[in-house]
Amino acid sequence: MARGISLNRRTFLISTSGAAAGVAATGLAGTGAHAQDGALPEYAAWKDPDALIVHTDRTLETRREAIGAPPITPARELFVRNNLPTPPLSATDDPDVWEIAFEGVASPATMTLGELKRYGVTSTPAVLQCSGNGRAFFDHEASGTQWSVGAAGNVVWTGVPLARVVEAMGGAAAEARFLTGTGGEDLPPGIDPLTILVERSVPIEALDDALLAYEMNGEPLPIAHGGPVRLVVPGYFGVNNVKYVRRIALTPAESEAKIQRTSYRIRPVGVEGDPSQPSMWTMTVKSWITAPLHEPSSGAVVIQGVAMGGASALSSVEVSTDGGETWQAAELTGPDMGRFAWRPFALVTTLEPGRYTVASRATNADGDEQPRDFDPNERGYGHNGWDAHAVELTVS
Ligand SMILES: Nc1nc2c(c(=O)[nH]1)N[C@H]1C(S)=C(S)[C@@H](COP(=O)(O)O)O[C@H]1N2
Ligand SMILES: [Mo]
Repeated sequence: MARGISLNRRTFLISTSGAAAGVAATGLAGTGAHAQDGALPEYAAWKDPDALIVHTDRTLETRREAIGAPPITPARELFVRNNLPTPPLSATDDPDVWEIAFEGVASPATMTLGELKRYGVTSTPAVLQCSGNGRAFFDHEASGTQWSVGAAGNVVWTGVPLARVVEAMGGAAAEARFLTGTGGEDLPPGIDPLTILVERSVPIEALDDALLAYEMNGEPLPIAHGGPVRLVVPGYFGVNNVKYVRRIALTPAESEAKIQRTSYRIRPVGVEGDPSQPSMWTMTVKSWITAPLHEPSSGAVVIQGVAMGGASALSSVEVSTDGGETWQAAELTGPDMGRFAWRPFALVTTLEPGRYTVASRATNADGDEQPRDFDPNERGYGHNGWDAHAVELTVS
């Protein structure tokens, strides 16, 4: 990667803190409806406008400076990514009447959320991260929302363990290989439903950790995040966590919906999506700096960030202040909330006046280390390269 380009890119990203400037400067114009003056859309009016960048009325990003201080991301600060308009806000008025159809089990059935709650309850802290988080750090101008680091959050999901429901329905059908979830949006007429339907399939092994979540961070799940109930697949990229889920199927094949067949596929720049390419399923090891982002004074400086292991537990984080020439072990400061959660980290160091390139590099329990660079791919998915995520600091 051309280092000069990535340096300019990060300096630029940190300085454009205004939402309007961010939208204009990243070339997003024309890719979707734009919220007026960066105002929050109605379904998210309760969110904290100061913590969010409003890219469009369907894509809200948490500001880098808002991430990391609390180990759990408050709902008011969590990013939003909608492919379609949400169901009516009234859908969460009485969550227990929401129905989900179960197929691909020995005894298929449709049940309300109220009935499903009888199968038990579990809480799983897990990172929710969009596949396109970090897209802005690629140099090939991948189309789509120019997320930097804030299309991610650490959330405590509470809901029904899906494996128990499947067990109660007699288990998975013999030929089942995938867990498929279908979103509950009303689809506009006149368009082939498969081109817009949010329906995702993940390998059936994911059933072990999956839940039908109806609370986040101890509060009822709002429409903005998939209420009344959403499929949560811990360790898997955001798109697999189907909101307002209305159908769960254990299927022999992956969904025929475009969002599964050809979208969310990793392929070289310029190549079309194809079902043979890797799907955005399990997440990878990743970390980034969240503070300081602006000129600190010389002396003792507390460098902070967040780190996640991806599909396996986080094991360690290192920090560099010289662009990766030398590294020091950081402390994991927040509580260990399990292998699917992220953890804040910190390094206290002394900085003299001067210019610094501050980077972080995480390693997970499988021994996967965050790479320096991440190969460009057509849609700009999955960036976890530490170099592009570094921040430039001038210490005065
Ligand atoms: N039904 C439905 N589920 C969905 C989506 C959607 O548009 N509709 N977007 C997906 C994508 S791409 C992401 S990144 C996450 C975003 O979750 P959030 O909006 O709660 O942050 O939801 C996923 N689940
Ligand atoms: Mo996403």
